[in-house]
Amino acid sequence: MVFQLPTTVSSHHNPVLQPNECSSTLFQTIAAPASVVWALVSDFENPQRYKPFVRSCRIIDGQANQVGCLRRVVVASGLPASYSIERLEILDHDQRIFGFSIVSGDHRLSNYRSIMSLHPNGGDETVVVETYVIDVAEANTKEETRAFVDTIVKLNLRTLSRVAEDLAGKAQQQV
Ligand code: A8S
Repeated sequence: MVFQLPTTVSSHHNPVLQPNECSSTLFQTIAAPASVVWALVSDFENPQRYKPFVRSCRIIDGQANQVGCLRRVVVASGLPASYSIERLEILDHDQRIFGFSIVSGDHRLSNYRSIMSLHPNGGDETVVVETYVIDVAEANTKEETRAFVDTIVKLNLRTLSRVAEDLAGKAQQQV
């Protein structure tokens, strides 16, 4: 796929890395309008709408869906963690850019931050670009750290695609 990122958002997806950090950028094409995808992505209070590992979530500080608020995410059993505290960093409704960071929890992800941008791609299609940066876990290589996080993020993006396409399909039927 040839996909040119607008210059206004490309810096978000080209982070400058410290020696102990690693990063990855993932793409997902979704057969749904950007407005539908954005409604899911921008709902910081309800990540369970499209993140399959999230069991529940509540806002624990600040006003819901305002930059700076904190959420407490409870994840499904069987994972190497049970909860995560996360901060809303960027919510740009005009450019459809969303960013959050992980500030604590009983997991091993340290200094994780992610930025997603949405791009209408002609017709009713949307391209989602997600870039994360994370400290390389102690006793792990960059490749191992990236392999673990990529697996989670790819699954989130695939589920986002399925849920958004479902919603867009239902909206069509009502017209
Ligand atoms: C996201 C991204 C990630 C979430 C990770 C990487 C996590 O929710 C899971 C397992 C962990 O070990 C860490 O966009 C943590 O949510 C599924 C609990 C943070």
